[in-house]
Order: sequence, then structure tokens, then C-alpha cells
Amino acid sequence: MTNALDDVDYDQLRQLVGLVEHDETADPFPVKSLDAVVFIAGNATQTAWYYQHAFGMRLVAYAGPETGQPDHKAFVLKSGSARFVITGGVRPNSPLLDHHRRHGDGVVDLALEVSDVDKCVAHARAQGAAVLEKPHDVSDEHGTVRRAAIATYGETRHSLVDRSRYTGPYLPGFQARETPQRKRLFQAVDHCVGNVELGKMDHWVDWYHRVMGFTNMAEFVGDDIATEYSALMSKVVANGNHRVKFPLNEPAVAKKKSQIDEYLEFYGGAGCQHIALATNDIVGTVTAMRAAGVEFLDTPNSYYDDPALRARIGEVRVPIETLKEHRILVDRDEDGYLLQIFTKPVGDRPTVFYELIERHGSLGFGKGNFKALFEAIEREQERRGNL
Ligand code: TYF
Ligand code: FE
Repeated sequence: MTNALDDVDYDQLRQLVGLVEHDETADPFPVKSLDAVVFIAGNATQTAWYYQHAFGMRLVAYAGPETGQPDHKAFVLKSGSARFVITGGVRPNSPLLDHHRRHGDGVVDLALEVSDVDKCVAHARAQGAAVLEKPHDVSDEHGTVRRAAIATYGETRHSLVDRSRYTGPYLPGFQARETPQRKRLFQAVDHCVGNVELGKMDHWVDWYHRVMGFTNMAEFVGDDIATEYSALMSKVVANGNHRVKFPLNEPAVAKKKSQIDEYLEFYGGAGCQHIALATNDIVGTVTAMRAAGVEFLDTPNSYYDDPALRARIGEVRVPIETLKEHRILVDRDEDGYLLQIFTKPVGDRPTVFYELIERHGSLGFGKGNFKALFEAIEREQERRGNL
């Protein structure tokens, strides 16, 4: 079931998330898009309300005890092409509650839409990936979905979903829900970042190369930046057309305790750290989210008053005074520029947070902002007593 409210066409997506041309014929694991970000929450009912009211998402489908699903509730939310599924255990012996006890609120599944589940799983298996769910069909009156799941870092998984023969609101077993449209605050997921243990980043970069045929994107945080101020190392892998981008971080041994160590300690291992949401109006989005109570990292005035920054970024869509007022960061590279801002962690544990990103040609991740950003993150770490 497609809904005009969710329509984001190819040209919009290319601008929003920075797509590139890609020939699928030689791709061993062709990925169409990020199908859904699936969360486990301690209280899915209230978390779904948060994403509707603070992130402007629409509830489109539901499964739970009322729909013949006794173990847990699942709320499906959309904003443009982005889909979040918020799940939470209902029965005390639900496996979701064990997961929640270990990790708190977080991402359990970065589901990928693929056109050939069997081909992808065969390739993944041949490359040594752990197959958690073999390819199988699930059906209801709206058609059939073929799906499977493979394990990635920590207790995170990638479900693989072929929904080409399905017209229902999400997956078989879910009932459609309608909620009133409010102002759409973002149009797509730009990237999902994984934090992995010390020394494991290259292992996972290699895993995404071998298992999924992903390739490296140019931007990375190497030893030089890591020892100077970031306390982390980072590389970015992406599928062929860059629709799906997964930066991977590991802690760096630096002067201070890494923000990545803080995450690993409180999440209880490797997991998804932040999700970047693409918007074409970052000022409007930040304003609406702040009004709803979402807290963002602060950036010092000196960032905006620095003549070097002003010279480097040149002309951008929004006057620098407006960026300063909202604490939005800006970075420019050879392809264009981007605007970005980061929330504080959104749950009880200092783990998952969000980024808002408005791209104007840049295919990067805001490398020029890393110093200011990591200093802001460390100020928060210090306030929590974890630095
Ligand atoms: O995704 C990125 O690479 C940027 C920068 O802990 C970043 O958003 C990298 C690591 C991190 C926070 C932000
Ligand atoms: Fe990011």
C-alpha cells in the first residue's frame, strides 16, 4: 500500500542522501534501500508516541495482542521514505525483554530491501555470515513477503525483505493504522552508524565488503584525527548507489575515555549509535523538534565567529546568523556543502542519538565539523560523569 504522503521521488532522494550511478548486474548482493529501522523500547507504546509527536512521524501499521500477536507490540511509523518500527515486549517471558535488559532502548534490526533474498543469503552464507533466519515466505490477504535475516555487529541483525509481491501496510500480520498528517520533518534515512569494539572496525568494514559487496566511501577518521581530538576511528561503507550508508566507529586510545567506550559500556557491546535523518529544511525541522522538547548538542559562539569557518564555507542557503541561532553546523567539500546538527542521547542510557542532515551536493559526513562536534559530545560525557 503506497501512500502519497510518503512519496519521495528519485531526484529528491538523490539530492537528500547523495545517490550515485550504479550497475547492479555485477553486484553479488544488490540492496534497493533501507527497509526499516527496527527498535526495541522499554515502552513501545510511549516511544511510538514520541516519534509521532517529536519527530513528526505518521503511524501507518500496528501488530500486537489485539491483532493476534500476543508476545509484543510493534508500531510502524513513516516519514517520507523512512520507516521506523518500534517494538516492545508484552509478556514477561518475551525475548524482546531479555534484549532490553541487556541493551536498553536501541536498534535491533537494520532491515534491507532486496529484490532477491535467496541470492543474497546464498552469497552471505558462502562468505561466512551467520544466517539467523533462512529465506521463507510470509503471507496474508495482501500478498507474500520473502524474508531472511543475517547477523551483523553485536546483537544487531539485517533482515532481508523482498516486498515486490506485497501490497499491505508493512508485513503480513500488521493492520493498517491512520494518524493525522502533521508537518513532515524529514524525508529519508541518510546513514546508520555502528559502534564496534576496539580493533574491530576493519573486521566489520571487511565483512560489509565481502558479505554485502559494499564499498568504502572516501571519508574516514584515521590515526591523525583520532589521537588529536576525536578518540575514535571511523570508516564508511555503502551499497552500490549509496542509498544505504553505514559508518563504523571504534574507540581510539587517546587522552580521554572515548565516547565510543561510553556507548559500548552502556549499550553492553557493539550496536547502532546514531541515525542521520535527511531533511530539506533543517531550520524548520530543528525548530519543530526543539519545540517538542528534543534536546540538541550545543555549539560555542566561537564556531560561528571564526573567520576561517566563514571563509571556508562561503555562501550557504541559510544566513550564518540563522545557523548560529539554531546551533546548526556547516561543512563544505569539493562537491558542495551540508548542514547538520546532533541530538543528545534520546533514551535513558547514553547510547542512541540522532543527526539531522541537509545536503547540498556534499557526499561527506561533516569532516570539517568533527573537532567541534566531538568537543560538544565530550562536554555531555563529562556532565554524565563518564569522561
Ligand atoms: O556519521 C558520521 O560520520 C558523522 C560524524 O561518534 C560522527 O555524523 C562520527 C562519529 C560520532 C558522531 C558523529
Ligand atoms: Fe552521522
